[in-house]
Formats: sequence, C-alpha cells, structure tokens
Amino acid sequence: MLAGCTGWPDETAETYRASGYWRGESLTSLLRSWARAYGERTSLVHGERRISYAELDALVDRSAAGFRAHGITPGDRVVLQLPNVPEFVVVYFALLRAGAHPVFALAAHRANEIRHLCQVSGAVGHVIPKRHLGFDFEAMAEQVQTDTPGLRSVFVLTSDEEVADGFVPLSEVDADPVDLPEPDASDVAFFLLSGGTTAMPKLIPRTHDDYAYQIRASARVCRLSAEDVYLAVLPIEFNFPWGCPGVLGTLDVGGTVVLAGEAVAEDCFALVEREGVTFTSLVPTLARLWVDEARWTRRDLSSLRLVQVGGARLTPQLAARVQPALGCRLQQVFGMAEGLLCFTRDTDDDDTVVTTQGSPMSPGDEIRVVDDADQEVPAGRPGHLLVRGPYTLRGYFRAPEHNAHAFTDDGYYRTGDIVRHTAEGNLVVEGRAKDVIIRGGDKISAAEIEELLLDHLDVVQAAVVGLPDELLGERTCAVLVAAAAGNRPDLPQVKRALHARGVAEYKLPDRVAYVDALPLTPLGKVDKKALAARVAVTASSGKGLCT
Ligand code: OOB
Repeated sequence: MLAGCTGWPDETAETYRASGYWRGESLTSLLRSWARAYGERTSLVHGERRISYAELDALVDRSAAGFRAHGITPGDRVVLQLPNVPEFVVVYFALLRAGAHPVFALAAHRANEIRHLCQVSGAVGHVIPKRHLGFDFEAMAEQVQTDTPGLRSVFVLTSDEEVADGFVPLSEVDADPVDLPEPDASDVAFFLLSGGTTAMPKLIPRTHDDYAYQIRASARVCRLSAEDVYLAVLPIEFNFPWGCPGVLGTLDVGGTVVLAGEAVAEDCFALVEREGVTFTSLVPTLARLWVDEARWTRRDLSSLRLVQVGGARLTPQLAARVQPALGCRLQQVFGMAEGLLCFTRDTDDDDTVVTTQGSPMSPGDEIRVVDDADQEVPAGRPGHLLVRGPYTLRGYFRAPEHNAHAFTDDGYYRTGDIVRHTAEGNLVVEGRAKDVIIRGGDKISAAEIEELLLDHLDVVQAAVVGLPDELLGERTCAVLVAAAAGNRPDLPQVKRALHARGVAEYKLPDRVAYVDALPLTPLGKVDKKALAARVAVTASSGKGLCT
C-alpha cells in the first residue's frame, strides 16, 4: 500500500477476497480484457469522434509509454484536471498503466485548490486543457508551479500544439508501447476528492480491487448490458458519473459512453436522440431543469430507460415528476466519494423510489445508525450514519489527525449524514451533521470559506451558512462581523477578494450579511442553525441585512 494510505486489516481483506468482491484485477488489466472482448464496438463518443475499445486500449498503451518517457515513474501522483473529453479517460488509464496515481481535480478548481492538491498529494505532474470555458488553465498552472517546487511537469491538451514554455503538449505524450509491470490490485489506483468538512478537500485513496468491485456491482444493480449507452453529463471527475456505474461501469459491460459535459438540457436531449442514450446520472438541480425542459422538447427521448439522481437531497415532489416527464425509470442514488453507495432498485415500488434513497449496494456494506455517543438508535429513528465495507476507505491520504475523528476505532467511516431506516430496510437521508453546503450538487466546506474570508477581508468573525433555494437546493451566505463600523465589504467586494486569491467560482458566496456578534451554542460553537434561520428571515423580509 502506498505510504500515507490506510489499508483494510489483513483478515478483512481476506474475507473480501473470499466473498468474491476483490478479484485481484487491476483497472488497467480490465481495460485490456474489455478491448479483447469488445474490440471494435464503440467505447467513447465525443462530438463527431468515436473511439472503439481496441483503439482506446492502444491509445492508452502509447500514452503510458509517453508518460514514462516524460519522466513519470511508478508511485508518482499526477493531478488530472480535464473536462469531459476522451483524453480524460485515456490519461487516467495511461497513468495507471505507467504505475502512477491520478489525483482527480475538478475542472472548476482554480489556483487556490490546485496548489493545495499538488501539495498534499506531492504531485509531480498536472494535466490541463489549454483553455476551457474561457479560462486560461496554462496561466493558472504556471502560477501553481511557481509555488510548488515538486511539480515538475505540466501536460497540456491543445489542438494547436502551442504551449507555454516548459509545458508539454499532451499529443507529445506518445511513444511506442513498452512492457510495463501490472499494478498490484490491492494497492491504491487513484485519488478522489472528499466533499470536505475541513478547510481543504481531503484525498480519498481508491484501490484497484475496491473500485473494480464498485463498478461491477453498481453495473449489476442497474442491470447494464452491452446495449446500454451512458450519457456523461456531470463532470466525470466525480465518483457518481465515473464509477456508479457511470463511465467505467458502462465500459465494463461493453456499452457506449457519450461524453457531454455540463451541456444545457436541450443539447443533452439532442444527444439522447442521436446516440440512443439509455441512461444517465444527474444531480437534483439538473434533474429539475431536464424535467422542466422535457415538456417543450421535440427530441425523441424514448431510448432512455433509467435516470439516476443523487448527490444532494431530491424532494419527493421533484422525484415524482421524473418518471412521467422523461418517460423512464428513476433511481435515487445516495453515495459518497469515500465509498458507500445506496440505490433504489428496479424491483422497488414507485413510493419507495420517490421517498427513499434506497439500500446499500453490497452485502458487504456494514451500516450503523448511532446517536452522539455512538450508541445504536432504535429502529426507524434518525442518527449518524457510520459505514465500513469492501469499497469504503479506511483513512484519508496523509491525514492522521483528521482520520482519528473521521473513523471509529473499529474502522467505521463517520459519513456526517443523518439517516433513518424505513421498515423495509431502505435509508432516508434526513440531514447533515457535517458543516457542508450542497449548492446545486457542488459540495462547499463552510470551514474552508470561513478561513478564506478571515484571511483576506477586514472582518473579525465569519460564518458561512446554507440558505434554502428552489433551484440549487442551497445557496451560500457569508455572515460577517466587521472589524470596524462603517467598513462592511459588500457582496461584489467579497467575491472579488476571494476571486483574486484563485478560489473556484462555485465557492464564492451568493450573499453577504453582517451581524454584531455570531450566536453561540451552549458549548460555545457558532450556532449555525440559529444563524441560518435569522439570516433567512431577514433576507425574505427585505430588511437589508443581506446584500
Ligand atoms: C456524492 O459524493 P460526494 O462525495 O460528492 O458527496 C457525498 C455527500 C453525502 O455524504 C451526502 O451528504 C450527500 O453528498 N449526498 C446526498 C445524496 N447523495 C449524496 N444527500 C441526500 N440525498 C442523496 N441522494 O454526492 C455521490 C457519490 C456517488 C454517487 C452519488 C453521489
């Protein structure tokens, strides 16, 4: 196991092998066997480009050799930051084949986040598009590289071959295939990012064994077959579209993945019609837009058989509209990059699908619902969700202090979610104990933004709370205590200050409010519930507390 990662105890690992969850196959050996089994079938579609399984495997061989030739060696970490393009898939497998470990960054991340990711992961490389959605990634990468001495190489996806001094065009990461040793399936393959309760995202090590199991088992839950066509709308660096079953689960059964990126609903509908898309995964905010748009579209959506919705709370009202509007089955998915996945099943009745978040994917998932003292709550009552199992991490990368709180002594991960069991054994997510705001599916750590506000603005206290929002689920409000009366930076000023520090756009507050002092709980912590209620009331009464 890579240093800095916590593995499963030997005995537990043996049980997972004996139960057939872990098969000792690396993700790259899976790609090889897919290429053998599905050869000329189409693996990926992007715009007019279509790539067969055999081609994908060959591209990965050349790219793996190319990364080796450019100095990437086994055990290296490389931050992978690309939008939904075929190169994301090629680079992912090529790095694995070269023995390196991709670290998934969000395409929306900016210098502030990337610098942190490079530093905690000890990355030696960073893969970026030259420009995407008008943003100059090269300029950002140059800035990050200056502050990160270990970051040796920046690889740039570009159509014109022109890259900044010292950077390498991705097209040059190409060499005649060489024999490379198979990675050890029990070792870490790649890193996902946590939605984060701490000041900065934590790295989640995922092993070949655990992720291969996740994609296979989730494909089975969704009854995927080679006839399935998956539309990747959400950014594929998220666990949900990458492997639940998403991109990798579809490839595992010989289906076709259509890469769309965050396209507007009507463009997605056009792709559904053109490619005969059979399933996709959405966050509730997008599901809402699709359901609304489906009323007007002239596109034929009849190929769709399954729409998965997850990542944030789906209201029963919206859930009830999905099936009639899109003419296909809804599946609720409650999951986390750390591991555990819960799905509603195709055998469930409509009421279960609309009102619950389903049941765990694997018989190996061990679930506990406990009170504040870690004691089991009576059946049906809400409590903290703890989990361990064959694809749930045992520790974040290089974070011993955080791990001491985030896991119980016997290895259960504290999810930070409040859930209850229904009589039928499904889970309902009742709320969150962790201080995370889910804005349109994007997870924002309140602590992270609070730290930035205190560092970069003239304020003495800062608390970030989520306010309910019809479309996004929640919006962020920064509640501040000014350092001096008369000096109250307004929303544009606050946004500018954070933007100038290279903070990703989606994390900038939607509102700013000022109070004389933050309310405290009896234990002396900021009372966020009271604060959110107070700000929400003032915001709706138009008293001018918020800007
Ligand atoms: C998914 O993964 P993450 O890591 O971005 O976020 C995990 C957190 C959960 O702990 C929970 O707080 C929230 O997102 N969440 C939901 C939910 N699904 C996730 N809250 C309410 N209802 C749901 N259905 O978000 C993720 C990963 C894999 C599959 C699906 C979602």
